[in-house]
Amino acid sequence: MTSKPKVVDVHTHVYPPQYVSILKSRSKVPYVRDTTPGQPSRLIILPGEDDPSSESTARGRPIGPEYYDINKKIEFMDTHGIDISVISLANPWLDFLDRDEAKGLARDVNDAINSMCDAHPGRLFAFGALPLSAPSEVIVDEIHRLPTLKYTRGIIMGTSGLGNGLDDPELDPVYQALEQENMTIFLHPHYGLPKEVFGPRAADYGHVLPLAIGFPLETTIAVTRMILSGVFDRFPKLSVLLAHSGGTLPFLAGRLESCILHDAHYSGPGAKVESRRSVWDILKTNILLDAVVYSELGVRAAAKASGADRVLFGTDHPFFPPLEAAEGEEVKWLSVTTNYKAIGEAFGPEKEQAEAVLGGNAVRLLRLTTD
Ligand code: 5CU
Repeated sequence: MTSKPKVVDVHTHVYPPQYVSILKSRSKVPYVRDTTPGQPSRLIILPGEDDPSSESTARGRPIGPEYYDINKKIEFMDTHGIDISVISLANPWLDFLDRDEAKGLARDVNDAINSMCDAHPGRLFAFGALPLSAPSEVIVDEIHRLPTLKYTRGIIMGTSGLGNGLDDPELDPVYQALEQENMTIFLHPHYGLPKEVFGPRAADYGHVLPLAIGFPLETTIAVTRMILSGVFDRFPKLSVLLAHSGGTLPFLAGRLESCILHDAHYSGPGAKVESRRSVWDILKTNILLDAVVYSELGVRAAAKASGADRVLFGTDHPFFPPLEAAEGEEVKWLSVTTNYKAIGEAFGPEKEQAEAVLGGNAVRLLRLTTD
């Protein structure tokens, strides 16, 4: 008898209780704030999100137990037919902490998330977090500790790296350790674009510009800098899962490769770069793309760029909840059903490819078994 194919969510976040306590103790972004009596606390995390002159929805988002109670994650999974979730700390991770705090909290958070997985064997795996403000030996030590955590298969990180972006050569020991330990990087945006690009009325549009445009472009720029600086030439086995289907990378890969081929720095006589792997090769060898893109067109572009065997279903839970569900009501989330529908439509009669994107790829690529 063949078993039912698994559905795996690789893009799903949690804030462990000790992280929430830190957010509650702070008065600068990121923080959790009780603003209106009788209303849920608000989670203020994005840069500039607490601008007092803005009355729009751009001022944070309500935070309830779905952000920190792992039982809520399991309920959400059951409601949406998800067998396994690969949980990760949500942004801004440990980026805002000083070096000593980051070192201690990385261990605590990674242990706490691993324990959440242990409490639901077979349902949860994890991406850990790195203490990126600590010295690189501390970061590398934490990476070498991750394989001792039974459910951890990689790490989530933002685009700032050690402070100078992901093309910083100082990150090489970190990339080397991740490659050695076979830990996938889940590259996720947080910082967006400089606010000036969105103009003086940006706050009138709620969160739409930073989330729909700023986030994907941030990821696109970060991974492009990794490609241009030769990270994937130096670490050819490095595996990087890009949030939101790689931002605009699948669409722009051809232009990127063409610009490289027409730039004397990389190509032609006198080029400063001796050899390099093509963008297409990197997309098909090193890059995994989540399918959190909400359209058939986006899923098709992702599958064309990296291969349908490298695209992985995700939800972005607990972000993007339905706006009108009554408290405690178990409804299906539009953000999730849209992504299911996009995968179904992208592959049509190619049911095996759809099943692979929904779960088989994640099980294989992230080794989601505990035997
Ligand atoms: O709604 C948001 O701000 C976010 C966020 O901050 N991080 C994320 O993963 N999704 C949505």
